[in-house]
Parts: sequence; structure tokens; C-alpha cells
Amino acid sequence: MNKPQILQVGPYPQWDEAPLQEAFTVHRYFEADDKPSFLAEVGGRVRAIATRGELGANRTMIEACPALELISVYGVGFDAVDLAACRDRSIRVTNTPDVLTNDVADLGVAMMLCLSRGMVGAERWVRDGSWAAKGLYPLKRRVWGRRAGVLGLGRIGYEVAKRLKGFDMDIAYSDVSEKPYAEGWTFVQDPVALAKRSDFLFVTLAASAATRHIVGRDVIAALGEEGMLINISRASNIDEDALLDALEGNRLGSAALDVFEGEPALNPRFLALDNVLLQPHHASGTLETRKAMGKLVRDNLAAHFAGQPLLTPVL
Ligand code: 8YV
Repeated sequence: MNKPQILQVGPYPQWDEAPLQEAFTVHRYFEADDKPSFLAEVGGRVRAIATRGELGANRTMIEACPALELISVYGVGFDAVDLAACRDRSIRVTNTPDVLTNDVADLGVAMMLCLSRGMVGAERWVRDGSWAAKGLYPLKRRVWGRRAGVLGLGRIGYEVAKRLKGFDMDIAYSDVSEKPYAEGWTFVQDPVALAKRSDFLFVTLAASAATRHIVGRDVIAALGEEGMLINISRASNIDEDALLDALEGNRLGSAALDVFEGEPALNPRFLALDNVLLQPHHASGTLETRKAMGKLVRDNLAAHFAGQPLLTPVL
């Protein structure tokens, strides 16, 4: 029997490649030098696209595949998939929720601790001999007991808040409505008001056109020169120019960021700052989670081609 043909947008870990190739005829888009010609050549035969959260699938790619039935995303975020183009043609879309929630929350909390306690500089202090030469490392700011804001109390935001509870923090959150599962946490609908009462502001919103730059100049100003912004969602949720201006002018205390506009080619202004912690979009990057994400991508593809219900559909 002929295997269904799929378009693979970006590379996966090696343990995902073999089972994918066993089940499907895989067209490796990311290896093509001339991408438009490659799409023109194979697009007509493609019945599914396997992509990654940050790579998605744009309208050009979707339109180049007239027989497309499904887009399976390796990642919880599907904002990079052109959903309007999918809706137009009843193309289904799946993502990989739940399996990555705890790791993403862990990294967000780790970034807060790392930056607040100056761990990167402290490590350098030991390695470059400053400890012996200069003595004690400069004092940093405490985390436990302080005020945290969680912007977006979905699956990941909830797990972040749960962890912060362990640090005896005063926790508030912002969302479209008050959440019944947020007992003991203060609901503050307005993001500016949330930032105003926070020492640490976590951005954990699913990104969409509606949330673009939800963290703008006003939220950043409200967080203020002592505040820390932590982003484990998508860069588009933050006005990056406003963020850079505030960090450069010390009008925002610090920022811990796992995501950037145009990543991996981030704005070089970030690299000149010492009040930031920069991470390479790896909040879900553990062996355990990435294996589960790869399996879920394949299980959704397999379910679709077997005529079974999709496991984690978003469209
Ligand atoms: C990436 C993510 O998909 O879950 C998401 O939305 O952005 C990540 O998990 C991951 O970096 C793999 O490319």
C-alpha cells in the first residue's frame, strides 16, 4: 500500500525521524535549497504537514498543497499556522498540549530564580577567579515571599502559579475571566494593574492576533524599575521595542526571555544588556517531553489516516 505523503517543515530529533519515515513518504522542506520550486514539485501530493510550534505553516505553504488534510504541530502553540487558510479548506490542525506543561513551567520558575539571584554572573565570579581576588559576590534580590503576577492562567500559567505557591509568594493572575481553580490567588483582570502589583510578571498566554503586544509600554512601565518580566510564551505577546527601550533605560528592572521576534536571529540590542537572561526557546526542551511531543505528532497523523478521531485537535 502507498504510504501517505507528508511535508516536514523542520528537523525533529533523530528518534522521531525513523518512525515518521516508516509510516509516511516524507518530503523534507527544510533541506530544500529552492523552497518555492520544492513546494511546486511535491505540494500536489502532500496530504499532511508535520511542523513545529515556532515554524508553523503559512498561507503560501498551505496553498501549495491542494490535497492537504491535516497540519500536525510539534508544540502547544499553533499561532504560526495560518488558521484562516486552514478554515477556508477545512484543514484540521493538531498540537501537543499537556505533555510539555510542567517542563515549560519549570523553566519559567528557574529563569526567575536564576536572574533574581544572579546565578549566571555568580558562576562567572567563581570561574574567573573574582571570588578569590575580589571576595564576596554582590548581593541580589530575594524571590520567596514576594509578589508574582501570571498573565494567562491556562495550563502553563496554572503550573507556574502552583510552583510559586511553594515559594510562599503573593500570587495574582490576569485572564479573560476569573478561574474557579485559582483558589487563594487574586484575580486582576487588567494587565497594567497586574503588573503594578507584581515584582515578577510571567507571560504565559497562548499567542494570537488578539494578544499581540498585550505587554506594551504601559504594562512595562507599571512593572517598573524593580520588576522582572519572564516570557515563556511567544515573543509577539510583548512589544519588543518597548521592552528593549525600558531595559536600556533601566525603567524595567530585568527580563528573562525564552522567545524572541525573528528568533533565532534575535535583536542584537539584547546582547548588550546585562539585566536580561536569554534562553534559546527551549522551555519544552527535555528528553522526556520532546519524546512525548514527537509521539503525539505521529499519533495524530496516524489517527487521521486511520479515520480515527484526532487526539489533540485545535481545529
Ligand atoms: C517548540 C513551542 O515547538 O510548544 C510550543 O509552542 O514553541 C515549543 O515547544 C519547540 O521548541 C520545538 O520546536
